[in-house]
Amino acid sequence: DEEELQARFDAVIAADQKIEPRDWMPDAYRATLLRQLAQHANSEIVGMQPEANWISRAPTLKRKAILLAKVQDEAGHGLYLYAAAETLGVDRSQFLDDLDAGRQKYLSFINYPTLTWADTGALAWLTDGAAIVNQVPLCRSSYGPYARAMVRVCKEESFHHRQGFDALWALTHGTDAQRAMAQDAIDRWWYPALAMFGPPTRDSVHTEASMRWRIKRFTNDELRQRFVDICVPQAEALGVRLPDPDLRWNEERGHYDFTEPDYDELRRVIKGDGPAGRQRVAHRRRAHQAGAWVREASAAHAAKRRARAAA
Ligand code: FAQ
Repeated sequence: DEEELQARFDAVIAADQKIEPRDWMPDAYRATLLRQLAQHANSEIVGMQPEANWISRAPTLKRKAILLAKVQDEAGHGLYLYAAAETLGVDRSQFLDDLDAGRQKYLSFINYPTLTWADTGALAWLTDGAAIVNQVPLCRSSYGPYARAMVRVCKEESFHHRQGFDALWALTHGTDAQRAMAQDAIDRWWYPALAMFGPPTRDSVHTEASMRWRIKRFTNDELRQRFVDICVPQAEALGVRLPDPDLRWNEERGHYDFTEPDYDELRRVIKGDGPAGRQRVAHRRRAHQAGAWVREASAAHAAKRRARAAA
């Protein structure tokens, strides 16, 4: 009965083992996973847009090849994550419909524009860096398909992060104008990256349950602090300034003190506001419609193969 199933589920979680698709799980656990997995997958595919914006204008063939590979990786991440989410019994087309209808979210940073070439570097250094800090603990998430998808995703994110650092390094070791362009991009991307970790823990509606279920391993604030601590020495190595006059080492805490992002702005951007919000959703819908013939052709091809195999 239900009580026994619940006890078995609790025991798997307590033993730090994995819940698998065929296992019984509480409805709320399943709903939270679907919500987070869909948001995560959506972020990967809508997140292709800010950088794809620069593929045709990359300064060298090498930078173009790197950027192309990164954007393609993000499409791949979206696919692994939709596949992981489908193990919970929802069809991928439903996720895409929900995304296009605005019923499901994607991460806030994607609603900011990439104004210069340096933005591709700053975006990758900061937001992929934040994504790694957030996702490494998700490799130990209690839901098996999510945890396993994260292992490969994290390896690829690590390449994305390093190439962003490398692109910025080239600029900060270039001309004065290039250095200024890198600094300007970092000034604009620092707070969107800090906001990726979500609302402060005290306002986070899902943290308590997600940590109890071991979907999340750390609170939003713990991960945000870890990210700040990692970024400071990297910024020093790059020779750039992080745009926070109150950023300083706190000996007592053993962490950097920093100014929190503007959480009212985060709330607005989550709802679809943000300089590029409408453009991202409109582009996503257009791209989906433009790809209808590919989906139809592959369905027709699959039907033909099935018919041939049956004959
Ligand atoms: N933006 O109670 P909490 C990448 C929502 S992309 C938008 O704290 P939770 C590729 C949250 O969903 C990064 N919404 O929620 C790339 C919830 O809404 P709901 C991939 C946000 O779930 C890189 C509500 O606010 N990683 O790597 C945000 O416990 C570079 C309440 O919040 C992920 O997607 C936000 N920043 O914790 C591409 C991370 N924050 O559903 C291009 C996976 C919160 O109640 C360039 N997700 N919300 O309506 C997570 O880890 C968690 O869901 C959190 C939020 C940490 C985002």
